[in-house]
Amino acid sequence: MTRTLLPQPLMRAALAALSLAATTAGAQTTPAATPKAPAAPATKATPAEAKQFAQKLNADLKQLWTRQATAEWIKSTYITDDTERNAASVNEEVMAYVNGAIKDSRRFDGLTLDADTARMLHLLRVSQTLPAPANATQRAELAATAAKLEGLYGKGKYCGKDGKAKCRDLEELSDVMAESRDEAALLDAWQGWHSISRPMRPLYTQLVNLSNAGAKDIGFSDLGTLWRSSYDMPPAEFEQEAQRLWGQVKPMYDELHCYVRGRLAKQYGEAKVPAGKPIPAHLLGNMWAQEWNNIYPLVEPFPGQADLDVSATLVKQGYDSQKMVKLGEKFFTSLGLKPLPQTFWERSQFTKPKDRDVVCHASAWDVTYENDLRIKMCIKPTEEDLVTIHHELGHNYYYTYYYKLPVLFQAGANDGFHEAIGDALTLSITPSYLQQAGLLSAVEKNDKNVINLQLKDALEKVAFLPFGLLVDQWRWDVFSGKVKPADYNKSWWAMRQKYQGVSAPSVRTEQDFDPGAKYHVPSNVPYTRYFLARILQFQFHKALCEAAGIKGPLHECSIYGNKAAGQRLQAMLELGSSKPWPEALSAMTGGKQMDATPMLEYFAPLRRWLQEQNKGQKCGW
Ligand code: X8Z
Ligand code: ZN
Repeated sequence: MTRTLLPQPLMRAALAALSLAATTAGAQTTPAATPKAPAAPATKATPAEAKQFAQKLNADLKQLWTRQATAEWIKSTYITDDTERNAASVNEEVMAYVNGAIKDSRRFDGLTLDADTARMLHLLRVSQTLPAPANATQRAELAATAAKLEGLYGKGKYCGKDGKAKCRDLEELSDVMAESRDEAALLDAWQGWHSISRPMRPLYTQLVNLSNAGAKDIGFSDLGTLWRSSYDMPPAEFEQEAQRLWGQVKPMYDELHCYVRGRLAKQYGEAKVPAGKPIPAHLLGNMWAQEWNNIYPLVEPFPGQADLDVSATLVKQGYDSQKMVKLGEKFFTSLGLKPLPQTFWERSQFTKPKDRDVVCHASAWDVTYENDLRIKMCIKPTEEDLVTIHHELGHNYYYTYYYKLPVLFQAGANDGFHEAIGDALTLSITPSYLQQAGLLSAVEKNDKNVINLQLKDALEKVAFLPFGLLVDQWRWDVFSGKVKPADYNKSWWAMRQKYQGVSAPSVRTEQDFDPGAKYHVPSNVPYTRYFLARILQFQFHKALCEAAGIKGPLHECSIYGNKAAGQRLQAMLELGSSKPWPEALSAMTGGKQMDATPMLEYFAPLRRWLQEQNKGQKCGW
């Protein structure tokens, strides 16, 4: 991952995605000059030369990606036309450099290379999430378009239907989605945020055309194929792999959907939430209906049991952002991992500045690829943000354990791994851990509490699965041309209905561009990684619990304070992307396949209960 604002992986993805250009020497080059991809010699290429080429590549990329990450950090923490243009200009250089390097690297095709060199050249070819065409004008246009799209998202505000109300940003509108139970207010907040993405449509169309041309230029049929090529298997196979995993978890999602719909019908009426039909997307407590934990009070299985509301305690105990991040760090250090560097505390953005627009979407960075760790968030004292802090620190801990590798290996085993680290640890945030941290009073261990807790978890973890998958199912179709610009919105809602079983809360037209209301679309961050991570994190959790020697049901295990688990985790983190992901997975779990069985095992008690509840219901949509 490039370290940019995006969660590291994202970062790198973002940065890299927006990649580089070229001039001369490697690391010693003057900062202003872009390195030039190593030149082709007149004689026949040799493996020794390929190795040298890869060395110079790593040096060049470290320099370029650092400049890129620096410009991206500045832009994301201070959105102006100037910072946008500045970042776009560095991105343009990076893109040109990487394109040139990929083409130059072709001369080593067919040679038998040492494993590291071969892997580095492969990683170079799949490193960009936003490749540019060779034409300099088009490249500049792509970089500017990408920057504008992200800027539109970051600056997005809704000022009421007549434009005269107090303007609200995503954070304020998200609070309405999370807390309000007034259908009209929910609809207004939902429609309001979805109006900010309308102007993105022509820009996004342009981004698709230009980046597809860029992907073709480096040998991929379209951008989606390039994205799918970074999983150590042929892209077509990866497509099937994602569907196989979805097949494993879909029955569990359907059970949750059925139960939640029944409870929402009680809250909002059968007319609004009819049986056998998709759930309107504004009633699930989240702007994208991607995680449903905010409606837990509406669907709580056994009211009157132990209070699971951590947010209230955070507020009561006066937790500020710093204290919340410290609590997150403590989880990692309890495993024997090192503390975050002092610079992390000095350079991170924890809260939203009052005086300027910033990209609030949480991300983790290593700006210089040298342990220059940071997070960028707009933290509020909520349980949701506490979980996100652990997620982001997971990225930072990956960075900190692989930053000594050559930059091309400074990434997750695959991008899903990067997203899964912090999440895997949050599975150890059990009631007994929270009690120990003083954030929850004693939770009696009884069947009702187990179901309450599991349902709360499922609203976050299980509910997310189809959304995690569909964002890129839609983009893959857009990039391949299967979905044309004239059908962008229609096809988006077809995907949302097919996978999530949710429907648009009001009439949508092709004037709207609803995919653009989700951060990762305008900022061009691939999304399948989050789907993989939801599944991988349970595999990691199971493996870490086993390493810790903890017996008993998976949903009760907490590895907090266990050094053996920490060592197992560290061994995988240190590999970065130096080995194909099945090897990294094997270092952690002993197996080489992504597999949802541990997730199903974790939720086994809840599933039995849901099946009981859903008896006689008309499930599905
Ligand atoms: O974007 C993120 C992280 C940064 S990598 C905050 N996530 C996805 C999202 O918010 O949509 C984490 C969960 C899914
Ligand atoms: Zn992340």
